Amino acid sequence: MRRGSIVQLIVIGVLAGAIASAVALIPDWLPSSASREAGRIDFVFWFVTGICIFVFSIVTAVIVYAVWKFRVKPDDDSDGPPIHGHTGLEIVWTAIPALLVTAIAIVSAIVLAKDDAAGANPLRVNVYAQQFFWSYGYPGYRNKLSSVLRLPVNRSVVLTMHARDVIHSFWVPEFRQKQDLVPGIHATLHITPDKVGTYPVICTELCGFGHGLMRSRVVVMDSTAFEKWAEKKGTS
Ligand SMILES: [Cu+2]
Repeated sequence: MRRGSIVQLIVIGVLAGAIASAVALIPDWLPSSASREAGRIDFVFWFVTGICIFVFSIVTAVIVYAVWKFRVKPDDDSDGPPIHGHTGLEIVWTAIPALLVTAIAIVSAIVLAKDDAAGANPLRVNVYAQQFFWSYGYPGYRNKLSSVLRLPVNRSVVLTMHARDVIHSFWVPEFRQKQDLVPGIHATLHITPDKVGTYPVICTELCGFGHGLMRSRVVVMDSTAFEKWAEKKGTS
């Protein structure tokens, strides 16, 4: 291969990579992040996106170069040259994707394990879903009930899911994780909110006529304000 061709391939690849990077980075694709788990999940997202842009650049460079250089005249009906396999190339294009997929698997496994580790003394909250509303119980605070999920900032929280009728799904975009609530199964979800604020709780499992309205709020507050609220008697 001539040196000029390699330079042309690299230029096309860099251009394609730059365009893809601009599409990935300039619009604000993700909701803001409000938990430690969200930060790690976003890291996996950007890690995979980076690999995708890298692969996209190479594929685009080769396709654009081939279309540009090897195009035949419209009236040329002759057969192309016979092509034989290339063992070296095949090994390379098998090994590189295998390495990339392994890297993604390792990074994801580490993030999953870290996101699931709730530590020794998490705050436990029961999440109750029923057509078509959410409620939250605090077993550590005389089973206080609330229609708003109030959480202290920077403390591990374990949510235990309770579906009272059909399947629902708990989702706070700013926390990134989703967890289905299946009647009879009490799955848990570990969250460590790290930003004070109010975020939406959304049901993401089509659960009936009022599904689209099945929303609630999570209020992340500083720990003294949370303790004060949690110690107060009565429901809220
Ligand atoms: Cu629902």
